[in-house]
Amino acid sequence: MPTVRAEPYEFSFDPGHVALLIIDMQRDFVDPGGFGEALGNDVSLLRRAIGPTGRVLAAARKAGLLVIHTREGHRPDLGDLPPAKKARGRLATGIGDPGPMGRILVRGEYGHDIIDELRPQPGEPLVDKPGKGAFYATDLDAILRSRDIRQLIVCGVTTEVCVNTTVREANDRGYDCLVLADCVASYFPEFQRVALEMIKAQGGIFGWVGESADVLTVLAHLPEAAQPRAA
Ligand code: C5J
Repeated sequence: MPTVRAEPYEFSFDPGHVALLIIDMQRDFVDPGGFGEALGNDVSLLRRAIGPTGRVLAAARKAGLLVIHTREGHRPDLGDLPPAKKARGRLATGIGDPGPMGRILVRGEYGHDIIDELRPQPGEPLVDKPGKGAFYATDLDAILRSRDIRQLIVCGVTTEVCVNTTVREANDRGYDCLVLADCVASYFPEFQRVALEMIKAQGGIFGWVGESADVLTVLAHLPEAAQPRAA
C-alpha cells in the first residue's frame, strides 16, 4: 500500500477505497464580495487553499478517484433552517436574507454555488447539506458505502467548522480521514492551527494531517489496476 507522509504517523493509502471530499468551497465563503467578507472576514486567508486544492482535484480526477463536493445551504423556503441557526449571531443580514450574491446560503443562489476554480464535473456527487457536518441530513454515507469507500482525503473550508465537524462525523462512521493542511483554511489563523492539532492529537483521534504535495506524489504513481472506479 502506498503511504503518505502525515501526522501523527504515515497514512496508508488504500487506492481502491479512497475518495476526495471537498467541503463548502462556495462563493459566499471564499469569494471577495460574498457573505463571509460581508461579515468582516478576510477571505484571502481562505483563498490560499484554492490553488493546492485545485491541484489535488486535478490529480484525483486523473487517477480516477471518486470526487465529492459539498455545499452548506438551505431550501428556498428555509424549511430546513433551524430557527436557532437563523437567529445565531443576531445578524442584520443572515441566512436566507438578500445578500451580496443572492439570498445567503440558499440553494440555487449564485453565492451558494461552488467557486469557478473548483467547479464540479458531471458525474461528481454534489452533496447539499443543511448543517456543518456533511453526514448530517444527507446521503453522503450511502454514496460512500455504495462505492466501498473507506478513506477520505479532505479539503475545504472552514477548518474549524465544517471540515472539523465532517471529519468527526466520518471518524464515528469508520472512515479514515487525511486532512490536507494547505487545502483547508480558516478566517482565523489560530483556529486553523488548533483545528488541525485537534484532528491529529492523541495518536490521530479524528484522523491524519498531511500536505497536498505528498498526496500528489502518490496519486501520480498509482498503478492503473489499483485505481477505483469513479462511479
Ligand atoms: C461556516 C463552513 N463556517 N463551511 N461554514 O459556517 O465552515
